[in-house]
Amino acid sequence: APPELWWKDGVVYQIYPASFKDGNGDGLGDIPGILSKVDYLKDLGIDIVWVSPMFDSPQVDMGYDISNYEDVYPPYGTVKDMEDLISACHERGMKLILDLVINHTSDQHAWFKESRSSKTNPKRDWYIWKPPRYAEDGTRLPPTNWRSYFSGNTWTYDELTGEYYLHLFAKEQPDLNWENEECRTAIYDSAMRFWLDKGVDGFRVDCVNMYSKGVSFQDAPIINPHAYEQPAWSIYANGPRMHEFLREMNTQVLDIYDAVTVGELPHTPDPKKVLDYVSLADKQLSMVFQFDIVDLGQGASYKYQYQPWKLPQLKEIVAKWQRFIEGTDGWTTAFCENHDQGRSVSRYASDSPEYRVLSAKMLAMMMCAMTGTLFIYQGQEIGMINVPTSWPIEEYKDIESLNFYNQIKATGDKEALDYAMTSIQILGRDNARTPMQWDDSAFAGFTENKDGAWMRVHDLYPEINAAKQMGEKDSVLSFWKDMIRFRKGHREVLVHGSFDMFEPENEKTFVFGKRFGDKKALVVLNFTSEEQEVKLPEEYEGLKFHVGNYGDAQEMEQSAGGRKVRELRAWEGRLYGTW
Ligand code: TEU
Repeated sequence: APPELWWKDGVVYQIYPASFKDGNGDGLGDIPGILSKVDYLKDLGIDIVWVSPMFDSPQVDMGYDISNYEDVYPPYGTVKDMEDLISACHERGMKLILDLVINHTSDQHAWFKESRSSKTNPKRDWYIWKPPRYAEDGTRLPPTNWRSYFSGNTWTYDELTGEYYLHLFAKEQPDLNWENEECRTAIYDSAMRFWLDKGVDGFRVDCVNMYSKGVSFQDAPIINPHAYEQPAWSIYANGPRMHEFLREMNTQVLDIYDAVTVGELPHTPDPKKVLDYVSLADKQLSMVFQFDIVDLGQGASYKYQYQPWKLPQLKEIVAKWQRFIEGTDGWTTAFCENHDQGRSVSRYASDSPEYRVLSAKMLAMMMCAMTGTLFIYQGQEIGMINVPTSWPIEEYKDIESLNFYNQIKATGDKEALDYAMTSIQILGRDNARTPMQWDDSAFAGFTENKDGAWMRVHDLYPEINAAKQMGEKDSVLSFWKDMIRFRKGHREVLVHGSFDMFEPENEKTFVFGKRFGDKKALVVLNFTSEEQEVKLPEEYEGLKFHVGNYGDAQEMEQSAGGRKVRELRAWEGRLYGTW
C-alpha cells in the first residue's frame, strides 16, 4: 500500500483504561499500567494502539463525558504519562490513536459552565439551547420527544435561564452546537491539535454521524405508544451538514498531520451512505465502524430487548460490509467487540466450558481472514467471556444498563424486568468492562489493591488469563498471535482480497472465500456444537490446508484425501489457501 495508507494493514488493539492494568494499586487501571504492557501488545503483533478516553472527566459515562480535553483524568495519570506512552509505542514501531469525543462534553467542562451561565454569554450558542413548549393545559414540555440513549428525554430544563439544553446521552453530556463556527474551531484546537502536536497518530471518532442535527428539531415518529420519549436517531443522525463538517475537520486538521480516523457510525445500514464517509477522494474519514454486526440481537427500539437471531443474518452482515468497498476508493473495518458490547464468544459462539476455547479460536480465524483494518478489543485475544449470569444487578456499573433496568423496574412488571436482565446479560456494556485477566493471582493480577478492582473481576480468571495462555502453545492467545502473523504473511488475499460467500441460507456453517489475483483462501466454520458436513465449493477446489482450531486437523485433512466434503466437529474452523 502507498505510505499514506499505512493504516489499512494495521492490527488495532483497543484499550479501556479503567480495566486494562492498574499500575499504582488503587484498583483502577491507569496509564502507567498501560505502559507496563506495551511489550505484550507488540508481542501480540499489534500495529496501532487505541486508548479509550483518558481525559479529565467526572466519569458519568466512563470518560465519554470530558471536562477538559487537554488534561488527563488524575487517577489515570498525567499528560506526561501520555507523552511517555506515545514515545513507548513509537519506539516499538506502533502507532497510538485516541478517542475523539466531540459530539458532547461533560456538563463540568468550562465551555458548558459558561454557556449555561446566561443567555447572553458568548458561549451560549456553543451548546444547543431551546425554549420550552407548552401543552394545551399549560404543562411545560421539552422541545422534542426524543429519547436519550441512556433512557429519559434528550432535553434537560435549566432553571437559571428557563431553557432546555440537548443531550443525546446522559444529562451530564450536553451536545455541542456544531452549527457554531467558533465552537468547531475550539474543538479542533483543544480536542485535536493539542494531542496531534504531541505525536498521536489519529483518532477513533465517537458518534461521528451525530454532529449535524439539522435545524428543524421535529418530533420523532411514535414507535412506542406507551412512552412520551421515542427513539429519534432517524432525525438526528447523518444530518444535512455532516459531510461538510467532516471535510472541514479534515482540511483544517487531519490532513495536515496525516492522521488516521475511524469513525463510529451507528444507524447507517445503507452502503452508499457509509461510502459517503469513507471515500478516499472525498477526504473525510479513513474508515468507520458500521454497526450491523454489533447491533445483531438488539431490540429495534430498546437495545436491551434481546432478539434471538440465526446464522444467515450474521453471514449476510459480514458479506455486506466485506463487499461494500469493492470497486470503490473506500475502506472497511473488521471488528466484533468493543467496550459497548457483550463479548464475542458469548454472543456469536459458545461460552460453555467445553466449547469456549474452540469458539474463541474459530472467531479469531474468521476475523483474521477478513478484508479491512482489524480491530481487537482487550481480552478478546484471551477469549474473555460475558459476566456470569449469577451476578446480581448490583455488580453492574454502566449508566446505560442501570438506567434501563431502573426504568423497567419502576413499572413493576416482573416479566419485563426479567427480560431486561437477560438482555443485559447478553448485550450489556459491562460484559466488556470487567478487569483484564492477566494471571491467576488475586484479582487476576489486574491490581495489587487489597480491596480489589473498581469492578468485580470475572470468576473464571484462574482459567482464562494471559499468563497461563502465554505458556501454552494451543491457547487462545497463542492462536491469535499465530493468526495475526498469518494474516500479515498473506496480506493481499486476507487484508485486501474480495469476498465470496457460499450457502448463505445454511444455518449451521459459514463458508467464505477470499480472492486476490490468482491467490485464493477458503474459510469453513461450524457455528454449532454438533458435527456438520461442509461441501468445499468448486471455485475453491484443490487448496491446501493451512490452519485449524483442532490440534489434529492436519491428520484429518490427510485422511480426507481428494474428497470434496469435510466433517467439521463442534465449533471447528479450517482455513485453506492456494499457496
Ligand atoms: O457510543 C455511541 C453510540 O452510538 C451508542 O450506540 C453506544 O454504542 C451505546 O452503547 C448506546 O447504546 C459512544 C461510546 O462508544 C459510548 O461508550 C459512549 O457512551 C457514547 O458514545 C457517548 O459518548
